[in-house]
Amino acid sequence: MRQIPAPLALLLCAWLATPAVQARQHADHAHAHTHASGHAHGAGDAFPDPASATAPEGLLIRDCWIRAMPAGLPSAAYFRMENTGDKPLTLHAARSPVFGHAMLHTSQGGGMKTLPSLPIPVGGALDFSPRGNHVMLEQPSRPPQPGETLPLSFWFGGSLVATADCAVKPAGTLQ
Ligand SMILES: [Cu+2]
Repeated sequence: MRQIPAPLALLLCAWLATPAVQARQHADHAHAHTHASGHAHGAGDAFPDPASATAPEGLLIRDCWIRAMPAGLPSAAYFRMENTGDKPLTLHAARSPVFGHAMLHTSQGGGMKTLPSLPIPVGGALDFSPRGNHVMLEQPSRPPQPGETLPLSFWFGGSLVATADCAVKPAGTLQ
């Protein structure tokens, strides 16, 4: 398995995230850890097959996009998620068919930290945007091309999975 060398990963972290804007961190995320720690990222085996999963009722995913990075480099996905249903939801993990590794990250102090899970209360929303929360996408099987659309699936525990179509945008997109 190909790994991004730590100095390069840190460089990308610094580029994707500026220290000036710090993401709000929920108290539940106190055990978030640094990018470099060698733990099992994401939900692994628990993530159900999106094809046989159930979509969480009332969950909306808006404006999902993925940054197109050159061959082999990690990328990131951004979006807004709204819980318009009548049950609280918790986002546990993301998965992409194009990237071998997808992690929920937040930018913090010029680096990045992994978020184990994110609650979305009834009527609440999550914003994943440059310099804040993002889905880190590593181990691309091919470079994403600006203009194409790629699916990104989100796991909410049990068999609850929502899949969004994400527009691939040029590397310099700031939004
Ligand atoms: Cu990241």
